[in-house]
Amino acid sequence: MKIKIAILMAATLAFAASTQAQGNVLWSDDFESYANTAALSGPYTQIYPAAPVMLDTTKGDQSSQSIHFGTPGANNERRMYINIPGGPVTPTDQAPLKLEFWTDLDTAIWSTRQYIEIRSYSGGAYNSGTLNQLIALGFTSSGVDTTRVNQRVVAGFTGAQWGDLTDTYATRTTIADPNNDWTQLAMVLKHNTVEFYVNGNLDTVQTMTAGVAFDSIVIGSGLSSAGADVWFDNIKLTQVPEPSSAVLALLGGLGVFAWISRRRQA
Ligand SMILES: [Ca+2]
Ligand SMILES: [Ca+2]
Repeated sequence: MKIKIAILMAATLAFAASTQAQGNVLWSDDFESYANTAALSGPYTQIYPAAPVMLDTTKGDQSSQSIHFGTPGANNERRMYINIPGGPVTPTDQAPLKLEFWTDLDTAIWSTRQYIEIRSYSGGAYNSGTLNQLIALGFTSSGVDTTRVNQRVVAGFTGAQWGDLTDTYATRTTIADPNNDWTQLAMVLKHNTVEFYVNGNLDTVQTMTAGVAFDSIVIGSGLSSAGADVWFDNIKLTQVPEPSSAVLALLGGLGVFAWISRRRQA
């Protein structure tokens, strides 16, 4: 009996820990399920259907497939979006919103312009009403250090809209290194700050306007991006549950087991 209860308690602890670590997944895509580029138009809307974001069936992050862009020589090519399933989400300090993805480059060059954005519109969906906020992470070519990974905050930023991550955890050169397969980038949105991570390491923190509800994810810049092909894989949007709710769930679980224990001993 005591062994069973101990096992149940251990399982509860493990579940609570994993729930807190993984969070509530709002959208994730490993791009393994698509037969071809046309199939991406199921969940995603290609903004420029004549020049869509492309499925790559020859490489992936610890997998077989990913998405890539070629090297667009003109604007208005290779960009797609998805509205967050379930509707807009407002991140807080207790329940941050995390957008993570893996990226690779075939070469490190200044003219690369591809990134992933999370957006907020007054109408609660992509391109609906006024753009309230836009956070981007990836690579751009002007007003930044073009040897680095770059980030953008459109409203409530400190300094400039576009900025650079440090060279501590990744540069375009390390990402393009063929011996380094893929690099993980992530943004964690809170009440009025956004944290940028590289391979799980906190690299840069930026301020943003407080209390904004985010509604859509945009993949690719839609701008000319000559020189380097860019790949993205394993895109995941998670709302990390607040620690207090995980603790409450844990305490609740322990309470139930204590009740079962007392009941069985009676
Ligand atoms: Ca994949
Ligand atoms: Ca690489």
